[in-house]
Amino acid sequence: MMTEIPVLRGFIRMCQDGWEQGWHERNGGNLTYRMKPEEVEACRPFFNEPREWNTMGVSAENLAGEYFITTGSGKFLRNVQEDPAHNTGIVEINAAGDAWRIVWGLEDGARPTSEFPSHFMNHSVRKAATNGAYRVIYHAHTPNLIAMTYILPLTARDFTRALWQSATECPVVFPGGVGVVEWMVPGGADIALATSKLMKQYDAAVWAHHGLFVSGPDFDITFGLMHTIEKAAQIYMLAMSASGGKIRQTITDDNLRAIAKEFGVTLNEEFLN
Ligand code: 2HA
Ligand code: ZN
Repeated sequence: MMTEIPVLRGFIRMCQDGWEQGWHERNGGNLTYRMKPEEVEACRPFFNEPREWNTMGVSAENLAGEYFITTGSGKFLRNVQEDPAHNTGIVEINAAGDAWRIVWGLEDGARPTSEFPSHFMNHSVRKAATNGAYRVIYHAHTPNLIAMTYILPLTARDFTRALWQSATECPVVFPGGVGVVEWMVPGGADIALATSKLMKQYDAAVWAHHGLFVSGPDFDITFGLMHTIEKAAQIYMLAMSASGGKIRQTITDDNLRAIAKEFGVTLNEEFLN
């Protein structure tokens, strides 16, 4: 069965994990994965007759001919484990890198996630920036991080510093920091473009009053990045709430430098004092 193939199981598990964390109310959030050639071959016996091509309005030459597993537009991540073929699917990208067609799943007229243009452009940027290593793009509605976008200036520096200071492992997990996108209409080309500009540099982009967008090489690392950032945000919000915004102490810049030295990571200097 298709859903017994390890890459599909990994994809389904990540949707379920995100649901269990409380990040995917209703149809909130979405996940895409750029398949390895051997994974495509393992799945190919289960492919249906390909359907028609759909142009995207965005294009990427370096994604021509790739296959993506994607959640469905309007689908609830809560339902993925129960019924993968209706709530997720596999799409093939055409030779021009500007259209997709469904080869498995997304049954009964479903389409790839409404954020597919954003995911697609960011796959292109992350694939190029990492020499092909990055394969996962994940968007979730992480409540504590969203709350932070109501109280901090919407800059990469403010968010990165607040998150690094909120949990000791953070500078090790995202030494490059996080980017921030101002509030924008979801699903369109504008938010896709703004996010992909940031993702040339960052593995994670905060969407103001909306959620978080992250990228990584595999399901574990990408889910772990989302989880680490949201947990740091939770600690930040707890400390801020409990102290009425007057925290007594935090992790200092010298502490951050010491962590970086010990763990052999290079912190983005722009974000240190
Ligand atoms: O999939 O989260 O940003 C629904 C959304 C849009
Ligand atoms: Zn969203």
